[in-house]
Amino acid sequence: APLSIYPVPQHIQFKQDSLPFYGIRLTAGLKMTGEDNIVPLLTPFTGKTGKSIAIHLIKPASKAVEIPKEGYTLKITARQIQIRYQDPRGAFYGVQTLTQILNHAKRTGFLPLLDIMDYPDIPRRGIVEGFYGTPWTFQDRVDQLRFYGKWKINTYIYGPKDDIYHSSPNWRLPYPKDQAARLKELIHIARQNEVDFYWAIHPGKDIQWNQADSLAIIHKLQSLYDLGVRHFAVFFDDIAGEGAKAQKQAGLLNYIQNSFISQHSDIGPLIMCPTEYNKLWADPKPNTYLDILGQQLDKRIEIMWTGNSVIHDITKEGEDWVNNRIGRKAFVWWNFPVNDYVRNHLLLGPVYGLDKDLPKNVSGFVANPMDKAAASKVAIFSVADFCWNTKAYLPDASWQKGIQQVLPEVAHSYKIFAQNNTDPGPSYHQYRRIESPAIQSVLDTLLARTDQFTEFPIKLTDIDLSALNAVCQSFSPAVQDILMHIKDTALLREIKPWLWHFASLGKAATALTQLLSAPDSKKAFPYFLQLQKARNQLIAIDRQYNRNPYQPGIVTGGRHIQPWIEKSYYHFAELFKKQGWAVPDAVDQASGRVITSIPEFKQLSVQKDVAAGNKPVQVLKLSPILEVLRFNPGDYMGIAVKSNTSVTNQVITTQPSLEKSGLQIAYSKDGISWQADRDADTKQIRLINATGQPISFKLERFDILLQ
Ligand code: LOG
Repeated sequence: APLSIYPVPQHIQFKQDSLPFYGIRLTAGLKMTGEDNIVPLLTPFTGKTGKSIAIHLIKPASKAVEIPKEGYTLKITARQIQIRYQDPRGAFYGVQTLTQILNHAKRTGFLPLLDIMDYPDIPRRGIVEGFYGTPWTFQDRVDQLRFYGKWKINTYIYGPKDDIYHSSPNWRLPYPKDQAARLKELIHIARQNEVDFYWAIHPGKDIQWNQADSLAIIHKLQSLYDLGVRHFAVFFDDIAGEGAKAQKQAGLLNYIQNSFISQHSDIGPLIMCPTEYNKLWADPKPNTYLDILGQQLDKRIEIMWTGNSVIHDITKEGEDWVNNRIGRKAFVWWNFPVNDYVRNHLLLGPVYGLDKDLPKNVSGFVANPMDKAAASKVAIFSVADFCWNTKAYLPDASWQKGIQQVLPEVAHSYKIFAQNNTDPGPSYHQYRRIESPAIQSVLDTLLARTDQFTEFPIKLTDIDLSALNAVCQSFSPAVQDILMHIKDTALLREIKPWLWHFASLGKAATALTQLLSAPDSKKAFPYFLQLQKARNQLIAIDRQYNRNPYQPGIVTGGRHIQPWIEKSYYHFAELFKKQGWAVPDAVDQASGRVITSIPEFKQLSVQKDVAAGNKPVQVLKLSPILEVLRFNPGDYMGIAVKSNTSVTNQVITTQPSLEKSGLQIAYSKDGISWQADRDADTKQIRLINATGQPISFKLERFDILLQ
């Protein structure tokens, strides 16, 4: 493979020549300035013969040589390798680039002569561990920090929502000893990898605007300072009520700035995440929340922003809009590839939808990943690539390269898997990703025409089923290859049930393409039975794994492949029955649809689950919603059950509780007349604001149990 360097350098000039490579020689100066984090990167390349090439690391004494912050130059001539830098991070990055070149030289036996001038476009770039759900483990984080150093990411913001010492109830308390010791270790590893470790606090759920709580925050931050943290953030996202007031937040943050941050010479700029952190939620009226922050918040404090909605591509217009209001450049919190709102999906596709002009309009860029740390790495690789050199960024090439780096031993198979696991589905965020690009259009055509397929041979003149068949046939072998050869066992642990599901999906899809090409129904029917068997496996896997109360189960190929299989399955089951074939009973799945007065939620899909017990019970559920919802008087949301089964119970919980919030549960058989009690005819259940006031609450659970 030709030499390709990532993140793509700003300027690179290859000379015509290359040298036979006999290893490198570390010079005395390098050993001195190289500290503990540079020399170890280079020692694997040292040569044993006198022909090895010397490396010099030089910090220019004068400003005559202009090297931007964190930048470096790297020159390979016939006589030596020379890296010039302005700050230690620049030296570290120069050496990271060099290791990629040396790996290439080791492989090919030749060292290319070249000139590189390189620096980052976005000053702060990286990751915010800011999702709901199980936080990353210590080992995950160690692994991540090393990965960041390698790909020139300089920012990691620690803020997992479900760390009770980051948020309520324990944000006021210091970490227990063992957890503190681990954080200390992480901070050390971050430093070794030139990553700024930001520790964030999320106090807004129950903060009191008084001196005691202001001091509680300072004490907490000081306790982390004592562990080695030198970068801090304060998050006010996903809260309502008293904690959400702009003046109060600005007052507190200015106080933290003056009495803590400014008191230490070695703390980096403070970052805050506002309550109105996206355009969809922001009050557009002048002199409201964002303007107040813009005017009152100390100009040294950075303000985070997720874009035009919670989960959105990042556009220049959106950045201009918010920057005007907050009087500074927003610090982007990009909600990708986070999947805490669709936990049955993996988001493994390319990073795209980011404006190329971003470096001019933002002060930083961090992405919020999946709770699956290893499976997030390919996306993180591309985030690093994008932030370093946005103009040169190519989503697909970067994605391929990321896979090659993270899983070289199974890269081809993983691409097949990842390509078909990219889209979050129709969630309340309405964020969609391209999925199954190679077969998407043929699948959509087949889906649209399924109802016309009433006799064999099926007329498909303009559709190339052999290409589709070949793709679908590759799924199961790809899975076998990954299961057998993957080296990253952490990654395997994270995605295993999705791999199994995907193998069955391939079998179902293959059976279906063969069914569609059969000359007559006698030849087609055995394929139908295969399809049914594979589909039953899909349902079994979905019901058995990834049990969580939010979005339980397993989805793969959810955007194009699964809908096609579902529709075709029911269609052909009917067709074969009509033709007199003995169609075995399928696994029955109850279904339902959302009923709501709120436009954003009309798209929400009702999820299917089974509750464990002596006799498994079918459950229809609305996805819990992580943010605060606001119901105006008369607003409602619920489920209409479509199957013949009857409703036996419901579990609906909110925060604050139903009694405290003032919300009511109502039941109906037809969606027209509603009553306060459930009966045998109940087919619809909804939560309604029947008061005269708006109600803000969080929807924790909305499950309907069926017989
Ligand atoms: C949360 C975040 C969560 C993400 C995706 C921000 C600023 N806050 O809606 O913790 O992981 O969306 O669900 C959020 O994005 N709230």
